[in-house]
Amino acid sequence: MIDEELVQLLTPEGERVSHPEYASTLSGEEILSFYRDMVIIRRLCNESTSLQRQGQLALWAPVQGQEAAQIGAGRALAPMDFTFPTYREHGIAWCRGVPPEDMLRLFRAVSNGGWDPQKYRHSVPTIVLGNQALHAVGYAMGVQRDGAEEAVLTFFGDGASSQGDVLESFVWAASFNAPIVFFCQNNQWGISTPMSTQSKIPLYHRAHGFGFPGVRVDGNDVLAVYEVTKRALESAREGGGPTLIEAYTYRLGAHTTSDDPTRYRIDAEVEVWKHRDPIERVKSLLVREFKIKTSVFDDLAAEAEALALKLRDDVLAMDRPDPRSMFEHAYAAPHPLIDEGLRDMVELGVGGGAH
Ligand SMILES: Cc1ncc(C[n+]2csc(CCOP(=O)(O)OP(=O)(O)O)c2C)c(N)n1
Ligand SMILES: [Mg+2]
Repeated sequence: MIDEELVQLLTPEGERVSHPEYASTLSGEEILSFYRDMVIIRRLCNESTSLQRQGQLALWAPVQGQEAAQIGAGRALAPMDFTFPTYREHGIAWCRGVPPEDMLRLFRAVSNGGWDPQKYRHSVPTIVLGNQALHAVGYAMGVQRDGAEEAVLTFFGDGASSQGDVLESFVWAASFNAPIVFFCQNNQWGISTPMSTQSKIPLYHRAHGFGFPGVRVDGNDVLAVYEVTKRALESAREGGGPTLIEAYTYRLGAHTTSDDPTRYRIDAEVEVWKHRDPIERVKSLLVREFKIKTSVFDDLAAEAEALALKLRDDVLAMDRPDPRSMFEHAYAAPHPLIDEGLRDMVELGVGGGAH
């Protein structure tokens, strides 16, 4: 155990542990389907990193190590719930049904978002740290006023938890008892800033100061993340107000493809976390308790491989948009400064269809 208050239902070795407040409700079939999601997301993420290295994406933000945090949270959602992600929530996008190629449109710089948020009940990525927490609370307050029975789930990292936007969103959510769950993936680093600098207290303790509950869950334990998130979402839907979930996890890869983590963290730390791999621990459980055969895992790996190859084909086949189109959706109505920007670009000869 990393922390005596950490909610954990599965040890890094894949053995079940009991918890006084939470128990796993998942069947073997469901656990296998969670495993499948995690394997696919890791494979798609590796393919995306390769695509960036080959010059096909401008940037990529890897999710390795955080698959259980995201699949556990994503699978706990009800269809009508609404989610507000950062730039790293590829696992959530997958659970919401966003096609993998659409997840890469922003990173290939052919779209400002990549998908229709209403269609998937999943907002587009927000790169301005913490901004989505305010959008999410505003949305949740709207849901509350509509009398709708849906919850809002928003994501941010340990680094963004220090942003004014996130802390202000805590105040609004608490004051108005908004139906929202704040999901903080504490992956121990905000680029090169370690947790020890980020906060002097565990992040989930911060919720107490704002007047709502906080819970720390083992973010590498998909069973625990699922149960904790499901309960927090139910509470939000039933008028229980906000909850802060701190998913204690680790970013195994680089912050983004522009980052070199060997400059600021030691290999020994990464090695410790590799032993807590979120995918391996579920596999151990599936083998030991549910007697899942090797051929089943091989088939899932083959399925992930095929999806990765399809993703590559889809990305390479993407049309390049007319550069002028980036001026179209800045505001709903025409704006003189936007018009001026467009004129300048056309005069420079960029917008004449020469792309
Ligand atoms: C308002 C703002 N300030 C700074 C940045 C630059 N920036 C991008 S990611 C990042 C670190 C975020 O760390 P964390 O919140 O822990 O999320 P993680 O990337 O670890 O998932 C920073 C400082 C930004 N995008 N937005
Ligand atoms: Mg972080």
